[in-house]
Amino acid sequence: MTSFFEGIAPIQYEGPDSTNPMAFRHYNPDEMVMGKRMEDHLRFAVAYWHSFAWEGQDPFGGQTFERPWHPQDSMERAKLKADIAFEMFDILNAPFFCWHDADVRPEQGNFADNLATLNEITDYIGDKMQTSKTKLLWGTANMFSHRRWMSGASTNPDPDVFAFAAATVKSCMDATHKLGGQNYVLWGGREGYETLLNTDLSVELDHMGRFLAMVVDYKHKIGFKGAILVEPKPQEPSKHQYDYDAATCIGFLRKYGLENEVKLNLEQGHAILAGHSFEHEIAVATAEGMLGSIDMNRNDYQSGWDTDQFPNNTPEVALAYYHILKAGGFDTGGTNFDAKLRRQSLDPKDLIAAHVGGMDICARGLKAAAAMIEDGGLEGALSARYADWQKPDAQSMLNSDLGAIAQKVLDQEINPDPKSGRQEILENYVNRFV
Ligand code: XUL
Ligand code: CO
Repeated sequence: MTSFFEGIAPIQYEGPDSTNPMAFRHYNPDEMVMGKRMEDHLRFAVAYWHSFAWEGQDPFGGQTFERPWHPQDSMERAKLKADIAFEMFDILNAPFFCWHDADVRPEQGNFADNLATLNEITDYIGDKMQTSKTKLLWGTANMFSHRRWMSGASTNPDPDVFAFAAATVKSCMDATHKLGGQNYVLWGGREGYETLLNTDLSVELDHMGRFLAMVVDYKHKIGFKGAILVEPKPQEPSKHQYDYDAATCIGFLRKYGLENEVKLNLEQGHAILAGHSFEHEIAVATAEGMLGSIDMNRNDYQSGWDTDQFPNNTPEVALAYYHILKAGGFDTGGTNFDAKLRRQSLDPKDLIAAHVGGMDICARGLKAAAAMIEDGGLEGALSARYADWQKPDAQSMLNSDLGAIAQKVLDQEINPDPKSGRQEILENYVNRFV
C-alpha cells in the first residue's frame, strides 16, 4: 500500500439519506434493476488518462497536480502510478478501467522502445489484475499527443506515419488482448484537418477505411473476442474530425463495409460539441444496432471546447440510460468516466469524490430510466402516436408509388387533421421520475 489515499476507506453504499460525501447514496452494486444487478448494468470504468496521466494543464497554464508518480518519464514511476491506480479501483470497487498506451508507459521516442515498455508495464498491470476485481473495459492507442501524429495517424500524408500507427495499434491490441480487455477503441483526434488547403479529404478517408479494415482483420487473426469501437467527435484537437458524430461514423463504416464489425463508443461531451444531445447520439446508434459503449462525462454548455467534467445532471443521464436500456443494455460495453477533475481540485480525496458523485448520478439515472420503462408511459405515448401506421392501408402505401398515392388522396379526399405532439406533457412525465 502507498500512502497516497491515506485515510480514505473503501466507499460503501449508505442509501439516499446519507449525508456522508464519501459514500454512495444510489450506487448499490447488488441492487436489482429490471432483473439485473446494478453493477452489471452500468459496468463503470475509471479512465487512466484523466485520473492518473493528466497533470492539470490547460491552454493557458501548466501542471497544477503534483503526484508521487511525477515526472512521468520512468518505468519506476509508471509502476508506482499503476500501484496507486489499483488502490483507487479498490476504494471505488470499480469493475473496470481503460487506458491509452501513453497513459501507462513513458513515451520513448521510437517504436521498439515504446513496444518494450508497453509490454513490460502491461505485464505488471496483468499481475495486479490477478488479485484485483477490476477488469479492462478497453485499451486504445494515443495517436494524437506526440508530435509525430500532428498531421494525423492513419490519415497522415506521410506513409511512414501510417506504418508507425499500424505498428502502434497492433501493440495496443496485443496488450488489450493479453489483459482480457472487452473492447478495443479508436478515437481519431488528429484524423481530420486544420485546413482543406493542404488536405486531400478523399485520399485520407480511404486510408482511414483501409486502416480500420486491417484492425478488424487483426482482431480476428489473434482471436480477440471483444468489440472494435470508434469514438465520434466533431472537432478538437483538429478543426474538423472525420468521425464527426454517430451518423457520420455509421455512414463511413457502411462505405468501407465495416458496419457488422465495428460499433460506436459515444461520449456525452462529444455529442454536445456536435450540436446534439447525448440521447440523440445513443438513439442514432441503437436504431442501427451499433451502440458499443459510452464515455460518460458532461460538457460545459458555454465553453465550446471539451471540458470532460464528471456528470452531475440526473435528467440528462436518465435519458441516456433510457435509450441504452430500451436497446437491451450493454453487451461488452460499459460506462467509462472519460472525465477529469477541475485543475484546482488538487487533493487525492477530490479524485475519489468525483468518481463517487459520477457513479451515484449514473445509478440515479439508471433507476429513473428503468422506472420509466417499467411504467411504460413514454413507450405507450410513442405507440399511440404511430398507431395509424399499423393499419394495412398505411403499410401498403409504403409499397405503392407517388401516382397511386396521389389518386388515393383525390379519391378519399384525404386532408390530414394535425394532432398535438404533447411535448410538454411528456416532459412533465419524465420529470416525475428524475
Ligand atoms: C478525447 C477522448 C479520448 C478517447 C480515447 O476527447 O474522448 O480520451 O476517449 O482516446
Ligand atoms: Co472519450
